[in-house]
Amino acid sequence: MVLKPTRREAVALLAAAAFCPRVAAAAGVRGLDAIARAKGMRFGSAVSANPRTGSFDNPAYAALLRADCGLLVAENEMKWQHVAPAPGRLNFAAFDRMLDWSDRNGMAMRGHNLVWQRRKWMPAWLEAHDFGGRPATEAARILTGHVEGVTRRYGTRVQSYDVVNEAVTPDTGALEETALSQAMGGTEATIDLAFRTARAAAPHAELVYNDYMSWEPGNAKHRAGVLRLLEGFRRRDVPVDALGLQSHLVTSGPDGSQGLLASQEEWRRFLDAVTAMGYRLLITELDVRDNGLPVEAGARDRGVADYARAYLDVTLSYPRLRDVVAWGMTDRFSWIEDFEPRPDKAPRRPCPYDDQFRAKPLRDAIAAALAAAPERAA
Ligand code: 9MR
Repeated sequence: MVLKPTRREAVALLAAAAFCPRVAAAAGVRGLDAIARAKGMRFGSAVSANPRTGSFDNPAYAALLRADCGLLVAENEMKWQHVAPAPGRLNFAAFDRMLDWSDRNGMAMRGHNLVWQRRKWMPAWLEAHDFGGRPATEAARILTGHVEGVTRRYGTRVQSYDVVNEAVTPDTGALEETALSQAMGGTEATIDLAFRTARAAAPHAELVYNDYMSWEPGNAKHRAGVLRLLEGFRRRDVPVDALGLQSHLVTSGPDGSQGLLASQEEWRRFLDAVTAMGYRLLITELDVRDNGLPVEAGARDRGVADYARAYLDVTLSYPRLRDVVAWGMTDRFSWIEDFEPRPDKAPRRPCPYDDQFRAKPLRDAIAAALAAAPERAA
């Protein structure tokens, strides 16, 4: 479905057109993906299938994607809740359409996610399911059916999956339980089976464990829990290729970077430990929550950009990281506004483009960080 743009969107479309690659190249501005490719990396964004949000059905948004992205991820449309809204009812229409669009536009599409290890985000029917007299067998049947169903449907068109999302409890570092994992007799058994099934059904695909342990102070237990999980994968020979760093960054203090020096050290130690185990890295959901920064948009945007630049400089210095994916391109559609509005009610400014689709300092910071990153070997 292609909707006629509203007046506001038409204005935004014109602004976005300024970022069409040819015009941009003539102006000496290159798309973020082009800058990334020159270093052996890729840049991309989350996209949705709802034309009232960050969808390619919205022409202004599609223009941004075409200008800057070589890689997309469905913000919601591959989630288990979405593709299996009721027992025995499958709904792949939205993701099919997204994959067709990304194929037509020469962009890769990541798969997000096969198992979201949180009760709230599993299908409600599965949380309420009666697993019967042999619960582990029934749980394994449902899990393998889902993982095989999705990965076989898309075959080699999807080359990278967040197989398991957010299995570690941030406050304790322990593993999350769901009805499925309880029926299976444990979270590790559940996660391991998800990865093994994905490897067998999609041997071509990069298999990722994705989580939001971040570099800010207060994340130490979360990071430790993720490290334990990754160590366990290696011990049990579970086929996991990479750690997805969601990178929902949060500024703090009036200049945005309170407590940052100490956390930079800890972040490096964390990434050193992850890569020493042989894992690759990806930035899967980059955006910035502008906490503590002044309300004035210019100062706020600079604070956000500086903070992201510092994060990207450290994180992109690891050559095992090749993909950087933003969790949406414009402030207009960001999830953060609903999730945690600013106390002063000023609309959040978490994305590379503002709500009128104009590039912000965050876009420049991403471009500069990609340009400054060490070149990856072919
Ligand atoms: O941005 C997504 C939002 O639209 C959904 O309502 C929500 C629940 O499905 O998920 C959000 O995306 C999350 C992602 O899937 C996993 N990491 C955290 C993201 C932000 O909450």
